Amino acid sequence: MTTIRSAEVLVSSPSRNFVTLRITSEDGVVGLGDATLNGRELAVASYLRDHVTPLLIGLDAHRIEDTWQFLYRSAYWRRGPVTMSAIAAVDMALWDIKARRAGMPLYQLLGGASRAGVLVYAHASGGDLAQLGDSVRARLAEGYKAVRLQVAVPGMGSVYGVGATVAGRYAYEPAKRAGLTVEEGWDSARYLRHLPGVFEWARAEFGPDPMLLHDAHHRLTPIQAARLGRDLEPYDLFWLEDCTPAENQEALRLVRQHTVTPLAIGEVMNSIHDFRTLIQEQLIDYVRASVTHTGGITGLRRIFDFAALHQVKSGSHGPTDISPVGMAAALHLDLAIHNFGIQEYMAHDALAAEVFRTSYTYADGMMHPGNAPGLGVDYDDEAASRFPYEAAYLPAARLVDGTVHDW
Ligand code: CS2
Ligand code: MG
Repeated sequence: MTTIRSAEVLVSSPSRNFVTLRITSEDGVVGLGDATLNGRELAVASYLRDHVTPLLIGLDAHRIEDTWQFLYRSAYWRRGPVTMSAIAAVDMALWDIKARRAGMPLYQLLGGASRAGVLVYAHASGGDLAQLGDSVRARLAEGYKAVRLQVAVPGMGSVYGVGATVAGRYAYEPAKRAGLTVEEGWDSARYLRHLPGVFEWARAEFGPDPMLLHDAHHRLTPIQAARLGRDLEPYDLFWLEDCTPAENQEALRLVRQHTVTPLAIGEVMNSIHDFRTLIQEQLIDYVRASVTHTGGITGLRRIFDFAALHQVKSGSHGPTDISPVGMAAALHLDLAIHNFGIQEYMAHDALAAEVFRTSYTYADGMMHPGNAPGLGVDYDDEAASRFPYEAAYLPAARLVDGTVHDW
């Protein structure tokens, strides 16, 4: 038995906000966990600090499954993004400690490597096709084999997912961070008319080889999603992401009847129950959940194993609002599981790298978690102290008549 001596909640904002849990065992081994919930960061920090960390002191750091079940069941209230992000952070930190004590990279404790490296996709975006073309070319020049394409829609103003600059790396979204929620306009009809031509252009420009992805950000009704999937079929997408707000899992039956474009769903979901119908009925092709919002390695592995029974693959969420700790955890899991599909990689910027020292690597379209013991991430308190929390929110969408729209 190795008891937990301390559990600290660390909030820092190197470019964007991150909530990190640091657990230290009685013999001084440190484990890190990511608890970042974009736009609701302080709710998870409080959940951890006020309700979870007091329970951890004195527990056996090795009992990861038991601690997961205890935090999930003993709270009485189950699931939800705040709870599951908090459990995720504890789970990641305990896996980190266990692997560090074993002197092994975490993926070795998860069964070892199932592949040489992890296929990742990058983001490209533009205000028009010329800008989008430059952005895609930059990603391909960096060696990416898979690229997500987002583009402005004529007549619609700013669109979420389209970076403010295309020359430099598309670092994070929303491009314009704000201390209060900014509202943007949305028009599904214009979007549905515009998008197929964008992918027709992309295939003509870049040929059949690059894997192309697109994210609809939960904005469509089931019949609109069905039409979009069907209209995109000639352009052979790797996936169409979040076509509908999928808490209505049954809606995907309708989408599936009309299109063979592969579907990826799940970045706002947080429990295996959110995926039950989607996976059991094979209504999606990729589970898009993140290790940070689904109860950590333990929670996400359970979802991936369930998905494997139904030939559904992984497609872990990896935006810059998942911290480098969460990214490292995802990469260890990606390398170990059999039903790996693809991993999103938005890449954090230089400020984040000052706070989080990582050992994962990128080369030629693939990533590897590295072979440092544990998750392979260290946290620099001195650097973090230079980046205090700043309120920052995602934009909201309204239709032309002012109605709040889906997201
Ligand atoms: C996006 C995310 O990466 C994606 O697929 O949908 O950037 C998402 O908008 C953010 O993670 C929200 O916090
Ligand atoms: Mg997405």
